[in-house]
Amino acid sequence: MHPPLVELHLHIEGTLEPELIFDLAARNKVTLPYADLADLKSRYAFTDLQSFLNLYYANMAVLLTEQDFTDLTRAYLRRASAAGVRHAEIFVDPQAHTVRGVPLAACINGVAAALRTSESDFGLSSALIVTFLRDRPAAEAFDMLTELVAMNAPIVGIGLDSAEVGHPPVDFIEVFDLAHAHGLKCVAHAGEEGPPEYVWQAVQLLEVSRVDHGIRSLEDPLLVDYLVQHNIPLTVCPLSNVRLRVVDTLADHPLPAMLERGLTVTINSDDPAYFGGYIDDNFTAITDAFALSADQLATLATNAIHAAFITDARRAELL
Ligand code: ES4
Ligand code: ZN
Repeated sequence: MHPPLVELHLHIEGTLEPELIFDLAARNKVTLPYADLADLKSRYAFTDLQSFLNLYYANMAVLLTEQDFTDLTRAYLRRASAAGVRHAEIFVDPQAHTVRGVPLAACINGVAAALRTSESDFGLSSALIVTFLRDRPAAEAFDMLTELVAMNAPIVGIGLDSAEVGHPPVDFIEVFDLAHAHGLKCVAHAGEEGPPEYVWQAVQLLEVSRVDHGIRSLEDPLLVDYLVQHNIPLTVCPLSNVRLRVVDTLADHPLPAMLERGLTVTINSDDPAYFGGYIDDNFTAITDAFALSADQLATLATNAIHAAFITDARRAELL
């Protein structure tokens, strides 16, 4: 048996399952542009990141109240617990909700309420990371972070996500400087669809302590050397990469090459309701595709424990 699972790359809105979309639409009297569940499910064939983001943002229309965010988060925690997850760091995209008129507090407090009791309810510790949308103005992210700090939001860090190409990390230096100044941990999506240059910017200009995805780093040997030397973990999401056509098939995924190069790789689920599975499904898929040894699986699980934003005492419990 490998060590307990730790999830480090999970968008809470990406756990919104089709059935819950219909339940929340009924509760909130939101009219969905889908005839029925089958019609909605027929739209999950993505061609790239943007084609996924379009559906991901559209489906958020059913998330309106603090209770909706709590219910969504509890449903994820229940599923994660069943998968054997003992610690989860969860991304939330508040701008995707505030732009629709949902109050920032409803979003943050709703998710936070579920996380506060994750240990007693589901047997897993948790932390919240606010991710900013890189395809919206950096000034909007800066103002929101200022607001989050003022309301003493229970967040451990910030991240950067959404449409990558054309939205380089360099645009967000002021936002990440502010986060560092407030003692927040910093991560960023980079090298998913974007070039290695964006990973360089994330680590050197935003000074992130983990890179989300980062699989295109392999195209730049000097970057790989840097990530190895500085022990910067990459939160890799294999099923996501297949479904968003970042790789052709799982067999083509660079995971084995990444391990071979000595990168600190972790396995995560990204948007499991959209990409065909949760963290356990990702582990099963890569184990089958690459005939990974028990040793390699243990390394992947242990890497996540070391990469987590937790106390040394909690780390010792998990190891
Ligand atoms: C995302 Cl897979 C992925 N990439 C970038 N941004 C995202 N937001 C939610 N899922
Ligand atoms: Zn992601």
